[in-house]
Amino acid sequence: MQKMHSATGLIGDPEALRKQFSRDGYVYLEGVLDIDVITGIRREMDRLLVEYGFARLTDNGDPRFTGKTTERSAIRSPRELEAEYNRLGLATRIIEHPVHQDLFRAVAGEEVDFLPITEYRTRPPGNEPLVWHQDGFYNRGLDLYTAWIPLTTMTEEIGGLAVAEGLHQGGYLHESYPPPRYLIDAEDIPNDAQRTVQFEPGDILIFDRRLPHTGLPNSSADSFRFSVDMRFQTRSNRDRIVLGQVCDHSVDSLTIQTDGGENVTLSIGPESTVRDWWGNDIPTDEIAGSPLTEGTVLASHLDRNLILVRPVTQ
Ligand SMILES: O=C(O)CCC(=O)C(=O)O
Repeated sequence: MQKMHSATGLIGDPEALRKQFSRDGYVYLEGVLDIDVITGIRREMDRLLVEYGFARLTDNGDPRFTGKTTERSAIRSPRELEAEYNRLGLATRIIEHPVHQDLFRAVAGEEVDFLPITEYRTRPPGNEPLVWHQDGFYNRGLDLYTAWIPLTTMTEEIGGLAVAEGLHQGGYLHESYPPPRYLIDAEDIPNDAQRTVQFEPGDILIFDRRLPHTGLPNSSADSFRFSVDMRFQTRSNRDRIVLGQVCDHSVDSLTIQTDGGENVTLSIGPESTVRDWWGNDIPTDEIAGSPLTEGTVLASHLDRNLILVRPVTQ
């Protein structure tokens, strides 16, 4: 696979940075994040993996996979670990660092707001197939940027992330069936568009919501592939989203109470997507008792017509 273009040299030139983002669908920036923040996050994750029995430490303190897994381990973090990471505000440490804030602003061209769609990944060894996907396909109505951050050196053995350079310009490539993933046909991702690189802690990859990408298999004997990915959007799109708890619903409307105490009612129409964590549709007469009534939800809308509603972690 060919190497990603580095945009590190464009850091002082936001216009050039955005031009590269528009051309390739991503910017890859090397060694630009505060390394103390990144190593601090890793320290917490290592500690918790050991505490919950997923890892043991070698004599030099490297976490090794114990073989313990949960349903979510291969893709996301086990639920109990995710709750701990959120309680410690690990993603917030990255988001709020002033140097990082400048970076996000430079790429987006304006102020940004982070959405509570964060995944901490500790991918254990396993030969999962490539799953090319476009984040925007599952999150319609959100003007998403994905920030993918390695928390370990991503050797070829550990895997990493691959993108299909320039393919953000070709619309959504997902099949119309079967849910929940609506997988992209691998033949739609030409070999000569595929790019990766050996990521290091301190690097960041920011990509367009339409850019096809996939995690790469971890073929190591017992090492984890540590990363965190977060999502933000431009502040000018703030009014297009509602974040809060579902406080009322019917088959054709949904009312969300925001943290500020405002009740916002959105109409559900034939084009609206009402989905669970994994992308499965929730029939509108089954909202009661679904994950949408268990915690915080994020909805996108146009003039109060619902585009998408999904559960989020907060
Ligand atoms: O890190 C991975 O394995 C996949 C990440 C991903 O798909 C994403 O950030 O959207």
